[in-house]
Amino acid sequence: MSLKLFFAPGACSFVPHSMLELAGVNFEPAMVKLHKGEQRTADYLALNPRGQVPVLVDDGVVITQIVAILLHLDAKVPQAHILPASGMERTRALSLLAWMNNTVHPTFTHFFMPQKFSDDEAAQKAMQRFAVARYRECLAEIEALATEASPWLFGEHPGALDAYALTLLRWGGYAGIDPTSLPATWTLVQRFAALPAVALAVERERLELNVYKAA
Ligand SMILES: N[C@@H](CCC(=O)N[C@@H](CS)C(=O)NCC(=O)O)C(=O)O
Repeated sequence: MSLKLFFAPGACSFVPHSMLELAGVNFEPAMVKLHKGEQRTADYLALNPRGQVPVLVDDGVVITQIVAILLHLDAKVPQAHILPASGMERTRALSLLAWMNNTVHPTFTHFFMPQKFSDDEAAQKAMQRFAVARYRECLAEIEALATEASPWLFGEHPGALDAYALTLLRWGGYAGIDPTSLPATWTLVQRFAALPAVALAVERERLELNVYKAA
């Protein structure tokens, strides 16, 4: 099997990136520098015409979208516990994954890249203010779940939901949300980042977990 992951430091691609490391499978990491516009080069657009990371290439087959990539990896390496194996735990985990991916993540995008949603500067500013308020609510929901973590969001195995929680909490720092103000999530993501396999992905991306700067 040949696996190649296109990822960008600090982006949502950290979720599959850390899962590949946690699964202990051989893969080729390929860094895409979003700030340099590398996602819009002809070569990259030929791979993913949407110009986004992550992209997983498995034996020449291109897979986009975090949810699809995670389900694919979970089926391939079930012993990695990327998602709970079965039953209601799996259903609840998929429900949380869908919400993180289709609601929390795009809420942050409205703050971080408002130009994707409006070309009117005043509208962009209003949208950013609104998005940060909604994002705080989303992180508060994750905090309530993290309070119940035992020891991970879905039981005894660290997995994709812990990785997504890390990414989303970290992004909050850019939006002026102090991660330490969400202590259960902050403790969870620090423990997750310290796992030796996950630390490899953190190091490769040179991730600082707390990017919050007080105003
Ligand atoms: N729904 C997509 C979202 C992917 C996404 O938003 N990727 C962002 C990074 S977090 C990206 O590549 N942005 C670059 C751009 O839009 O120019 C997924 O689940 O994979």
